[in-house]
Amino acid sequence: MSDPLGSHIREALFSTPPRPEEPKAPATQPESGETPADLADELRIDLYRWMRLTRTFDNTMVAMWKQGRGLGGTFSGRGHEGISVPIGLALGPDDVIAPMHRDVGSYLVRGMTPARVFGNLLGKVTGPSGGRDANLHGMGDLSLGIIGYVSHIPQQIPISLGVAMSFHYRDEPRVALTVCGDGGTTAGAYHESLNMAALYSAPLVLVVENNQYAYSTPLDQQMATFAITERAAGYGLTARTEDGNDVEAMYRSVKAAVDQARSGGGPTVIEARTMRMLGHAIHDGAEYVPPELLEEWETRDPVEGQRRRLLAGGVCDPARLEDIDAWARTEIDAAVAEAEAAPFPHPDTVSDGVYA
Ligand SMILES: Cc1ncc(C[n+]2csc(CCOP(=O)(O)OP(=O)(O)O)c2C)c(N)n1
Ligand SMILES: [Mg+2]
Repeated sequence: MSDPLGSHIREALFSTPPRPEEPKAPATQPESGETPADLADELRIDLYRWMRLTRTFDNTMVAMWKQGRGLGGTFSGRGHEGISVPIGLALGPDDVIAPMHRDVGSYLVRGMTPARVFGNLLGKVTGPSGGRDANLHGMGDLSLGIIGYVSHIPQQIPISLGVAMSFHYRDEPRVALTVCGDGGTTAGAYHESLNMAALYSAPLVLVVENNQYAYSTPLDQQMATFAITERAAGYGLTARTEDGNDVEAMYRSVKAAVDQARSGGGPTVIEARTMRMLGHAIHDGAEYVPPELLEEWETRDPVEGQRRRLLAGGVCDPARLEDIDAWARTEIDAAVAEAEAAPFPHPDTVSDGVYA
């Protein structure tokens, strides 16, 4: 069978340049030198509890899509719970967060109920977008301090920077936190925002969710070196690399960054290394991801890792964790039932909320 692309074109398009060596350790350490107090046992259990709820949500969302139960844009955040949960928990009640499409954990931690998130996915009137956007986008709720995911990558960084600058100008001790992917770090607005945030000491925390792929494009086809942290530090702000699958390390790091920003110490970029465990969205089988890579990261699952850590450290007994797992199942089942029973928006309201 002939090759329609021609081997020379195929080679030019799909050949992989040699992979640069990964930086061995975080290149830049926090300048504040602050080491937050060690985490209280109840907080460590809470980190597990929210991650389990988020994982149960994710498993159910994926299963429902496969059953053809009318779900919209389905982006799995499996393996990202070690990031999405602590970035929500490390903020104060008056802070603002702008999460991404794999950060359902952040929405839940900030008080958006799983029933409302399912409502959004099902296009129901009970979703935060009122049935306008059957997706994990469009889930803003400013009463909870949540800016809905802005689809145009990475425009939620300049938007969050604007929020941070408004806190700065009003002299309010509040922080804006946002997230972008590895793919987002190669866009111009990322670099312009970092420069401005550093220049004005904006109370901003930016977490780069480096899950090694942007759609089907691996890191080594996105950037000539993987020096995300060093590039950010080059703008004159605090930057460090963390294991995004270690929820306690992430919590400590984000909390230190939030405290630093709140006290006028300026912005931080945290590169959280993780792996996208499924395709970009559910329709994508991710056949282009080497299976060995996924197998390796499966052994580093953040939810199971925290469970093992709590048990090994005697922080709680297995019965407590089983109770948490059962609670998560019950919560998510009830949320699905509530969302499925909710109405679609009335057709007469189709132009509500349309301004231009
Ligand atoms: C400006 C812009 N170009 C293209 C897209 C389409 N798009 C949506 S997600 C995505 C990949 C994002 O990759 P990354 O930033 O690494 O985030 P991830 O999906 O891996 O979490 C692209 C290209 C978009 N939303 N916005
Ligand atoms: Mg990515």
